Amino acid sequence: MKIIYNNILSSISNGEKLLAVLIDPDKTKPEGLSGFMQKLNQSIATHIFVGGSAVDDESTEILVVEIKKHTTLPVVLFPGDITQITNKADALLFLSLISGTNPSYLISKHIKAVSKLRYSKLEVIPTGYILIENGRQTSVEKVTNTKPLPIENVQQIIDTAKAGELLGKQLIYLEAGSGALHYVPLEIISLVKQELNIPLIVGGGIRTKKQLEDVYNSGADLIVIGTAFEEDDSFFDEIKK
Ligand code: 1GP
Repeated sequence: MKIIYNNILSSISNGEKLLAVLIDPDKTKPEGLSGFMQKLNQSIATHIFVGGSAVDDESTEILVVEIKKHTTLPVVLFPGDITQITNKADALLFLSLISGTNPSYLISKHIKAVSKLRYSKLEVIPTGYILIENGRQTSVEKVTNTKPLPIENVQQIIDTAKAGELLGKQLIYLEAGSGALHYVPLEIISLVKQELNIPLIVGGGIRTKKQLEDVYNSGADLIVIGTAFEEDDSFFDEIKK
């Protein structure tokens, strides 16, 4: 069953925009979550993504369990590695890093993940993950040993996204990287969106309400924000329901 994915599709067809708050187990202690989650629940956030580049398995599961005590929003894994896959979440972005040519992140890790997923009830959502240059090196680049696509190569970015769709991915994620200096350029978001028949996720470096609106207006269906909330959770007050 594709409950979460189908809900994303139906929200989009109703003209709604979606917001995922990214919670990184490496930076978030379960015991300090309560106030953060209260603010999150009063905001326009629609999803919670959990994941990070360098996290061990147990801390992800413990954090997911704790998050679910505080919210009814869907919790979606956005894993940096197989060790972060836990059945306590609702869904998994099964990410294939299609902007790079590192076989580990295109297929090898996915094969290793199957033993964890075969009998799991986690909803698995195939996602084409595209790293875009942002002005500085991000941890995704370091961990995956791949280069982001340069922002001058607009056609290559569009074609990469479209190739992801044609390969059967159900989501395309344009990623500038956590804490990016610059988020994905609005023109690129708009051109990619025009090519796609599947939902478009955009994340990395989005820090203000104005930027959030600009990225939505350019065509993002779902925006992911982590750092801005980590640094100052009063940002939730600006985006109350
Ligand atoms: C990172 O796209 C997400 O994978 C969110 O990025 O932390 O910069 O908001 P930020």
